[in-house]
Amino acid sequence: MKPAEQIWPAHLAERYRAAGYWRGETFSAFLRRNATNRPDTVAIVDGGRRWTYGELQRRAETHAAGFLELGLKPGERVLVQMGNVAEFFSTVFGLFRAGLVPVYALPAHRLTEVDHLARRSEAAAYIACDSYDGFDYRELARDLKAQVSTIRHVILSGEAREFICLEDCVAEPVDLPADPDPSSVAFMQISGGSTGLPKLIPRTHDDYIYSFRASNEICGVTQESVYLVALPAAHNFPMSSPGHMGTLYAGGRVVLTRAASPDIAFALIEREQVTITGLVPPLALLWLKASETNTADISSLEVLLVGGAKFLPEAARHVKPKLGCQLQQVFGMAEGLVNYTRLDDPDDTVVHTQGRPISPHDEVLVVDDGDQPVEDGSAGHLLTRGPYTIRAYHDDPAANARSFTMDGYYRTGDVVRKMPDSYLEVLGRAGDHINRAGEKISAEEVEDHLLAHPDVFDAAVVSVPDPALGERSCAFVLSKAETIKPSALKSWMRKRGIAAFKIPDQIVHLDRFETTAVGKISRKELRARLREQLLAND
Ligand code: J2J
Repeated sequence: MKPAEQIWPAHLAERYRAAGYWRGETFSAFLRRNATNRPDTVAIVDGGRRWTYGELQRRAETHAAGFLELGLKPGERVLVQMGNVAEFFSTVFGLFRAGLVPVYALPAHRLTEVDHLARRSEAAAYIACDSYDGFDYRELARDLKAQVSTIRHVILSGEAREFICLEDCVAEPVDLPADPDPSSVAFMQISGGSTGLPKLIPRTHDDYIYSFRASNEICGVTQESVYLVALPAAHNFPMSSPGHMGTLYAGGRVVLTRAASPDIAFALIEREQVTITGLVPPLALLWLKASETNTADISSLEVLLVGGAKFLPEAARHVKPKLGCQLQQVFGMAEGLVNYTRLDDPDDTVVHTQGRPISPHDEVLVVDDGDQPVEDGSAGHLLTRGPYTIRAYHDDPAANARSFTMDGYYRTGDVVRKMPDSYLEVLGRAGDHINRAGEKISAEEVEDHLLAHPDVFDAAVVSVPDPALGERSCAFVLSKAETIKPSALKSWMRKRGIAAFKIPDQIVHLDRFETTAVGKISRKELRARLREQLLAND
């Protein structure tokens, strides 16, 4: 694994250290600090279970020893696919303590995605729950182990059957390795980009810890804070903006919920006196609606972060009056850059913008199609680099050539407008990608699945505005001979083992796709035209 110097040019790494952003801390070190200073403070709440910092640290250390005893070697990657359960935390802090590198899959991922992530990262092990949200991960584990030869161990929490049981994967924590180099890769996040399967995002201890330490300051997270993890814990937003990692860093309390519906979440807010949480816009809309009838006392809630997709001003302005808390819009990405509206911003800024960058060292460029800067206030493509934005995806030269400029800017794919005071307004995406309630779907990836059906001749997938989800997906399909029923096509896709959120919401059969005079059309152009036709007919 490359140290940060090879990821960031040496002079920039030096600058970020000198500015006090990269402090040479590791994940294990900050957990150890809190376990020493406040061993009896509750760190994690999962239903009736309450783990203190001392307990979390003990569990992490005994798992670390257990993982190493299996023969896993520091630096090796371990694919982790767990939901919002306490074991997610003992597992990942155990991996950090052993110098192993977690690769985060989402619970919604199925064999196709997990297989891809395991291969790309050359994962040596797979760790999951026996089942979660009605899905049995043991079957997925069986197929994965059979398909991906690098996976030597499968470790499952709960009823592990023929696999290693996570709860038994413990040993006396003697001879644990020294903490890894803080500038080395701590874990890999996954991208929600527009093309193909998810790409791997290598994040270092230094850069990631900086991002949530600074987020804590911006969002007011302290040891008194209680953060509700309402989105999947493995996603970058609830992990670091400021998320559960920010909260654990500050010594606060992390409360887990498997469901973010208001009836469950509101009761939990009241019971645990939750002070801060993060939601995607469709959930925020549900919470706003529920606040009119739900009688739970949610007055402990001080801050609601909303992001992952555009939160429209008309909804944003209702947050304070209806939920009684301060809204912070957050526009972030697993690759790095995160923008927040600030707690003391005027309401107008909070309602109408997606915030400004965390760091004075975040470099933001808004450019035209030819990479030339546009004037402030004009729409353009957002490029960025800085102390916590990656300079390359893991082992993916083709994607890197597309996604980064020669001087190291990340091409976010977002179209934004920058105000003179550095606040950004997100206007949309340049690429073909569907942002379905914050879940990013690549049109190309779904088209590829459709084309694999023996009766499908061609397919184009587009996004359609949706009042509840923000965007939903519509697939236009040309059949070879017999028209396949949409329901049959959907269940065939499901059987291929792909995440359910990628199955098209709507399938429209066409006889042919329009082409240009020479009989060809780019997929981008085709999708744009189909989308226009669909919207015109609505
Ligand atoms: C419009 N689009 C947004 C917003 C993200 C914090 C918050 C979100 C993410 C995230 C994250 C948006 N308005 N407020 O990692 O730390 C879209 C953009 C962006 C993409 C990134 C965090 N907030 N988006 O959503 O890696 O298109 O991260 O480029 O999943 O989501 O997606 P992702």
